[in-house]
Amino acid sequence: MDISINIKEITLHYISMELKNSFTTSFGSLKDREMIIIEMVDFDGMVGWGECVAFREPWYTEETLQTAAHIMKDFLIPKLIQQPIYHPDELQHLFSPVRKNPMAKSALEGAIWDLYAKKNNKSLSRALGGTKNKIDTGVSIGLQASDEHLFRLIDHSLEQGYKRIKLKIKPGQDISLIRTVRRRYPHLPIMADANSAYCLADMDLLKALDEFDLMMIEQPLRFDDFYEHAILQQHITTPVCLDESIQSFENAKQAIALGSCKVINLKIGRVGGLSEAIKILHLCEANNISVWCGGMLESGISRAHTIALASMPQVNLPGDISSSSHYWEQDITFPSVIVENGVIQVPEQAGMGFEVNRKWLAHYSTHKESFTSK
Ligand code: OSB
Ligand code: MG
Repeated sequence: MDISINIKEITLHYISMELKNSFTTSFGSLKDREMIIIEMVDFDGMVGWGECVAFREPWYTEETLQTAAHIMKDFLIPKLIQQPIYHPDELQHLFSPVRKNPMAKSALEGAIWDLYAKKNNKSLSRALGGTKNKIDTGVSIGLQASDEHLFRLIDHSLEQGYKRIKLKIKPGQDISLIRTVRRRYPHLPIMADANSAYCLADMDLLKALDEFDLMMIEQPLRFDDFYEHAILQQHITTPVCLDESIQSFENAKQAIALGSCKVINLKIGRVGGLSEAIKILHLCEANNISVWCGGMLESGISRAHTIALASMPQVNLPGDISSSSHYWEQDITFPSVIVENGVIQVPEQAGMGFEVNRKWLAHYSTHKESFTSK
């Protein structure tokens, strides 16, 4: 059964895609999304695809597209093309001399997982241990210029059946915003994401959110503060969900042990790849922590990997996996990701289950770099 992957060539496609609408968080607005698409070809001529979800600027976590490119090119790719790989889990050990830099590691690991699944003639979902044929999904809505804009976006999302709505909040656009939305949509599953915009001195404000029956509040406090999130969780009834804080299995272990959260937003790139993500899923299951799969305003490639992860039985809440058309006029995958009645079908074809449309990849591409094994 042990089929080996021998990498012949790795190409980094640097692309830039314009979002349909700018996406605004407590940190600012994003309109042009740049990313690095990883194309990995093995000596049998099979192709695996990955995506680096780092942003151009280090506002979300410390990695940037440039640091990720540096780490991939100068440290990770040379290790990858030296030897056969029998299972993607091996990359955790292979990459262990490189500290952190999870998005760089995950981009390459994702392409290896796709190749591994294709070579073993399994869907990525089943290769991971996924069991669902369809997944429930929600949508993340950025800060808007007015309530009318926000209502229009929520109504549009509800027409497509999204199972829950995530609203971005920030100081000055929090209590009144949530109150207004709750009034208009009394029974809607709503959650709020602060992207680290608050501190413990805001306790009264965060406590005041308890009355709106939010599913959870995501990353209210500092990106790296487990201690203060634990104190906050003791004082509020709204479940705390951690996003930015969880960059590894060890981070999840600490957060759970300290009581810093009741929910984890699991993002493949932020935790260093699918193998690490699966370890976190098992940890959550053993500790009764709810978990769902987040998004990174990514292309269909990263979405495909996230859909496979969300098909794991431990994922028990709808994620931020919206349709391609939610963000893009034209995605680079074929088919594009489609949400119907708030549900995405998990592909059954071998690998990630989406083809890359080379015409659109070339269209969005600014440049590319290739690395070949000797
Ligand atoms: O905090 O979850 C977040 C997008 C980019 C960076 C961070 C976050 C987000 C989102 C949207 O909320 C996720 C998506 O729909 O892709
Ligand atoms: Mg978040």
